[in-house]
Amino acid sequence: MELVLVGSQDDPDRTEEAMKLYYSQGTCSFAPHVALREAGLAFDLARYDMKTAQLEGGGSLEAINDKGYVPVLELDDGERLTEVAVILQWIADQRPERDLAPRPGSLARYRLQEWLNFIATEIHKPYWPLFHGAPEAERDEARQRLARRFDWTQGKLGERPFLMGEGFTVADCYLLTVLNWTRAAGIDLARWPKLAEYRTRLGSRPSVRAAKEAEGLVRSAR
Ligand SMILES: N[C@@H](CCC(=O)N[C@@H](CS)C(=O)NCC(=O)O)C(=O)O
Repeated sequence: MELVLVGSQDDPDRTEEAMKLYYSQGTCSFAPHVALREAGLAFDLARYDMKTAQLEGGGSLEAINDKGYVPVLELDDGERLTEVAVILQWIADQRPERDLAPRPGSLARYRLQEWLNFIATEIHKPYWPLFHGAPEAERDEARQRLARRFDWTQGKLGERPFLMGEGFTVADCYLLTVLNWTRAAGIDLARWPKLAEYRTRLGSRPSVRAAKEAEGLVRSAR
């Protein structure tokens, strides 16, 4: 188990009991992983290997989440939160001063939720046939569907640096995560230059680099 302390030791809000993120390398759990770092929260990581169905520390993933998937965020009191869009908002709300999400109840918050829901249902899930050995016709259809979603997303992003405008939010954690899957899915992101630039730019954020390193997605500089 790896303890990750991203908050300052002098931070009066920092809890001694770290929460725990159950994750699988490079999957959708990467979004809350980045968000935890952006929020400066202290957390442990527990890895689930999807190939071998092994959970770090033993036991089964179903015992942690009876839906059988990651991410799961175990809170200090043992409560467990699931679903990327929900975990992301919970993390953002722990550190409102970091502006990772607009205030609950504001119209802007619903705009953020529109993005989170769109990414979850219209981008994240349509990758499924591309990663689960579907017949080629189904894979083609999935790529075309994703291409239409990327067209729309690129149009909305326009000249804005981030999905919600000038500030980085947890919606960006999620979009970056699903854009990171294009190569493995046989989609050339160069067709959407703004999305390609966005992915490269966000990829250089310290939180993203640290999350990649922690998940073993890049070789350590050490
Ligand atoms: N609706 C869930 C979907 C989560 C999900 O699809 N997780 C995948 C990784 S991206 C997973 O853990 N799959 C487990 C498996 O296929 O064995 C959410 O939004 O959190």
